[in-house]
Amino acid sequence: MRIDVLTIFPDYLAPLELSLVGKARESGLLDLRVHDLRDWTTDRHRTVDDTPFGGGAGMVMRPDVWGTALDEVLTPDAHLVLPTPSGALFTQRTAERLAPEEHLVLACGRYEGIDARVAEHYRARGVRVSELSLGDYVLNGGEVAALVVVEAVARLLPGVIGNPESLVEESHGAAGLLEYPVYTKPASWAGLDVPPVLLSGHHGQIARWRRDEALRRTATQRPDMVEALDPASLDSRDRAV
Ligand code: 6GU
Repeated sequence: MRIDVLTIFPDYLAPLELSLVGKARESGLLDLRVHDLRDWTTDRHRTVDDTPFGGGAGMVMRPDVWGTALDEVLTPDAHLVLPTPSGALFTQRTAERLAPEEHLVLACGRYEGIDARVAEHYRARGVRVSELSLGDYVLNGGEVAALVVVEAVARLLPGVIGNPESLVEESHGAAGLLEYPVYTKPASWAGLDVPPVLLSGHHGQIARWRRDEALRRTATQRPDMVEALDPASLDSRDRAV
């Protein structure tokens, strides 16, 4: 997969050289290119923003600068991602929808956002455009969202995660539940023992215990996810939550 990130703070994306994403880049599974939006400005001050029409606080990013940049970076099959607190919620389902794409272009806005005609223009030209939000809070720009989207998508690419089984049972997987609690050695620590069933070797009982704990956790932390469960996905022994 190719991913281009356009930002006025390319250094913000430096963590993408580390860990799994960094390795995916080195191995060629991920072709990630970070660009400085100001490289597409033409004035002496490298201006990317201006005051909002209609008045109000803050500055808006100019569509002409973004247009020049995106015309150069977008390929015919690219999917344009615009991180914005006004977007649709970015979830594991979104990551799964983006992971099979050939080419993502992430356009990071700052200030009060990017002139709305940018999304409109590329949609009108047949580009797929996704405006995505991380959640119900305000960040200073799209860069943190770009980090989130790249990491969530890259780990779904074949070959990026050594053991693809890790993708099966984790939180926000197909079961619609949070992950069960996990333990490792030592079996006793700070007066706390690992739940004995996990040391029992009874794989059926372990699976049952893990599902009960996943249900319990989900009910406590995320009642909204329990509401959204397909009743057909609950087996007859699932305890009432
Ligand atoms: Cl994608 N951008 C900004 N600026 N704030 C956010 C966000 C994105 N998602 C949640 N808050």
